[in-house]
Formats: sequence, structure tokens, C-alpha cells
Amino acid sequence: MDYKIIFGGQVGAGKTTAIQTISDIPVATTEAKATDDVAKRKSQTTVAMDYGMLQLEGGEKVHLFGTPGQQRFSYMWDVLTIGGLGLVLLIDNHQDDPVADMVFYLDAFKDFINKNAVVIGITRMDLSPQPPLTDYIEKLKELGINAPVYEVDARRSEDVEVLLMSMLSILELGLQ
Ligand SMILES: Nc1nc2c(ncn2[C@@H]2O[C@H](COP(=O)(O)OP(=O)(O)OP(=O)(O)O)[C@@H](O)[C@H]2O)c(=O)[nH]1
Ligand SMILES: [Mg+2]
Repeated sequence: MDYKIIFGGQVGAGKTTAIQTISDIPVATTEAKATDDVAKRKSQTTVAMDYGMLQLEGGEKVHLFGTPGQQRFSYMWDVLTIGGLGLVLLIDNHQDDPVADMVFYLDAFKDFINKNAVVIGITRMDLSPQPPLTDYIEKLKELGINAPVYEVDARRSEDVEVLLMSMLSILELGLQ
């Protein structure tokens, strides 16, 4: 069996990094030089998709698809979620109003989330410890969305594995 998981979230939240951190194969990226506002934050940005793959102990493959964070490429969000089982939503805590950003992406992916699993990883908390995870949990409760929230550093494989394992256990794929 093969499974497909999608990574979504803001520009710079760490989608490409997270996939590179855990993929068992070299990740195919579509990074281009960032322009305008994005360039202030980082030099490269995903313009179409990332693709990586993780092989589980039982031999199953988990295909990992990263979306572009920029809203102008949002048509790719719909394309990339087709056939997916779950969304890993990454939110950069080092932004002005990251809880509002989470709400924005949950809304953008709402048709997918209504039918599939979602887990949330809050990144860059080392740079901005505020807001705390409880603010996200409160907001999710308010929205009636059932999703676990974790503090993660997309550069650390242990952290990204926790997110992935949480996703796979929600999907009851019974792994490892
Ligand atoms: N300090 C810190 N840096 C992080 C953390 N997680 C990821 N990063 C860094 O943040 C940046 C994230 O960049 P990308 O992985 O390109 O972000 P992306 O989500 O793919 O962004 P787009 O493709 O532009 O939508 C990289 O430089 C990572 O090394 C974290 O928890 N703390
Ligand atoms: Mg990217």
C-alpha cells in the first residue's frame, strides 16, 4: 500500500525543510528565487511542489508532497491534495499573528480537512516562544476542529517523525 500526505502552511513554515529532513530519497523541489515580500524572509521559495518519500518498516511507502506557501500558487493546494490521506499543517510561530495564519490555512484546506486527518506543527518557537501552544489549541476548540498540535523544528528528524507518526496513528496505519 502507498499513502499520500500533504504538507501545507505559510511561506517559511518549514514544509520543504521537513520533507527533506525525513525523506528516504532525495527530495524533488521546485524552488525559485523569492521576490517581493518573501525575499525579505528567505531567498528560495517553493513555486509548485516538493516530493519526498518515506518507507515504513512493513515496506509501505508514504509519499510526502509539499505545497507552496504563497497564496498566489494556491491552485496547487487543490491539485496536490487529490488522493491524499492527511494534511500536516506547519505554522511559523515567528510571525505577527500565527494563530490567524493557522485559521487561514485551515479554511483554505477545509474541504480536504473535512474528510481527512490533520496534524499541526508549530515551528520556529525557538525564535518566538509566544504565542504558546495553548493559544492554538483554544482556537481549534473554538473552530470545532480535532487536531493534535506539536512544537516542532522542521530541521530535526525526531520532531518531524513525531508529526508523521501522529498522522499515521490517526489514520490507524498501525506502524512500527
Ligand atoms: N530557527 C528555526 N528555523 C527553522 C525551524 N524550522 C524550520 N526552520 C528554518 O526555516 C526555513 C523554512 O524554509 P522552507 O522549508 O523553505 O519553508 P517552506 O515552508 O517550504 O516555504 P515556502 O516553500 O516558501 O512556502 C528554513 O531555513 C529552515 O531551516 C525552527 O523550528 N526554528
Ligand atoms: Mg517550500
